[in-house]
Amino acid sequence: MTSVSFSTRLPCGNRVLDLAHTHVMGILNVTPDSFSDGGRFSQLDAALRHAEAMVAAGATLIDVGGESTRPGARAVSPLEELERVAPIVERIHRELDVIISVDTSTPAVMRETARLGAGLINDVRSLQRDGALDAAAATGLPVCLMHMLGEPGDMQNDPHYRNVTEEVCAFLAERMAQCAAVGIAAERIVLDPGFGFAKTLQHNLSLFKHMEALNVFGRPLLVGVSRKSMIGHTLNRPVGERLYGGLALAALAMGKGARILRVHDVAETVDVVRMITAVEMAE
Ligand code: 9MG
Repeated sequence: MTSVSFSTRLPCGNRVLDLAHTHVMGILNVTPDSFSDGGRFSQLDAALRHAEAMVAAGATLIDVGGESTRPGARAVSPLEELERVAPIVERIHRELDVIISVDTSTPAVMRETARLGAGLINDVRSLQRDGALDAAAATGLPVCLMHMLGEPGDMQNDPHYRNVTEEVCAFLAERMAQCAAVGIAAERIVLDPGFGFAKTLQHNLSLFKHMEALNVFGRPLLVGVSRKSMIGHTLNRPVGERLYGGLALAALAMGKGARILRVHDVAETVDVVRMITAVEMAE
């Protein structure tokens, strides 16, 4: 395992994430099309059952998101987002032994879900929405800062970089400085290169190859590539056939220092993590 310069203890609300080894974060989307059979309560139950299955499969974090980041997705109001996310955060906190990450850029959602038991804020916009820096600071929770240029709706409109890895590092350095200015200490920050966000296939592949460069910040890395188009375009696979490509990238990411892998296929990724960890722990 890549040696690390950060404290391996990351307090996440009432739980602590031990970053001495790599964790699997299961993805739980609670957009209306995610659990579309039945009414409101059966949707909540279905989402809870899915979270429960991911925890049983070895996820130590569940990332709950109520606003799609897919290009072309409809924007949702803060109230709509909160109504999607808050009930499931409350149920998971009450019923499951897992750290809840909330995939949100919305200050009101950060504040309210922190109150309901969330342990991590995962913001693909790196706290750039109005009021997000102050809201995240007030929660006391750790924050995942991810690289993206523009908004999900326009981010894939011909992105350009002189050197993608250097520019991702410069962006993350600037966001860490903004965090420091509002009292979010570096010790509360997790960094994410943002695969698939404002990047062409070649940008994604190059950034992945040089991902170790992000370790210069001395912060844990979160990597999300599960089922993404960088796998689809490389292997010419539709979304339902990207598992093996994703597992290959998960193994590679671990070797480059990733401490959290954000995935749909939890059981399979947990096997990858356990196998690599077993080899690394051997004499
Ligand atoms: C919400 N979301 C979708 N993809 C993601 C990724 O790669 N990283 C993080 N942190 N969040 C993501």
